[in-house]
Amino acid sequence: MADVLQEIASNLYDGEDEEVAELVQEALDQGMDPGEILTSGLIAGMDEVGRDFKAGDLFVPEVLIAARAMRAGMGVLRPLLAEADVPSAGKYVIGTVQGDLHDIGKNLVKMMLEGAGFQTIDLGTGVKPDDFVAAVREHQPQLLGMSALLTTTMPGMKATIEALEEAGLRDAVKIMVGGAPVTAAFAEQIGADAYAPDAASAVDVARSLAE
Ligand code: B1M
Repeated sequence: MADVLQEIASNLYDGEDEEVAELVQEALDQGMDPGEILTSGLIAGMDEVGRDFKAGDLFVPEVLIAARAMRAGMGVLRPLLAEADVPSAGKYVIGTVQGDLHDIGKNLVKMMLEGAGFQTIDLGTGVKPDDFVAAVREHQPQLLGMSALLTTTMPGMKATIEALEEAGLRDAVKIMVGGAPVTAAFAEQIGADAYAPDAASAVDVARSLAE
């Protein structure tokens, strides 16, 4: 890997947002391909963050700071990526289910997905089943992710899957669920395609579902 790409990855890991933006610009000035900078610089750094977060060596604040550095780098790269037509890893609609306002974990999942090259459409919190359905109809994503932090709002996931079935859209999208009270058994019981226990695993699961 070119030195500047390694530097982007390690500065991103350390959450150095200004340095990441500068290094991305430096890589562009050296004539590097925007897709290469994204994959071997920014995403490589975020993958490392994901691995260490999963292993318990990094914690939520560090991941959020790394995600901020990722966004700084993406700010420089995004217009060029759009021009270069670099393919996204997939389109991902995400939201916290109806009645639930917790969004820290959902935002972390979203940031990690963006770090892995997914294009995300964030519906926010308290998302009603019909709003998930409308977003699937409008954006035609490969993936739909639902987050719930309350045992009382978990049924909103099942209601959303049923609403997608009723709308004839269930097979158009792969569904991932997560959040502290959610389990793999629950995911299976409600007919979701996958469960991810944390933000780093969500990236691995999304990548395998999008294949
Ligand atoms: Co709330 N709250 N809260 N709360 N809150 C919990 C969840 C609770 C466990 C606290 C407790 O009692 N010990 C409890 C739920 C009990 C239960 O249902 N079993 C609870 C309660 C009861 C409530 C209220 C009802 C309190 C009240 O008003 N009486 C109320 C409900 C409001 C509502 O939603 N309608 C409420 C409100 C709030 C605040 C607004 C104050 C605030 C939320 C702020 C916000 O999100 N913007 C809040 C907070 C911060 C928490 C705790 C303390 C922390 C949650 C959090 O952000 N964790 C929480 C107790 C706790 O967990 N210690 C608690 C950090 C975050 C990174 O983890 O969200 O689990 P998490 O996300 C992880 C994974 O779960 C996974 O990846 C993330 C990163 O690794 N993940 C996914 C998450 N979504 C995923 C989606 C995926 C895949 C993985 O695919 C799509």
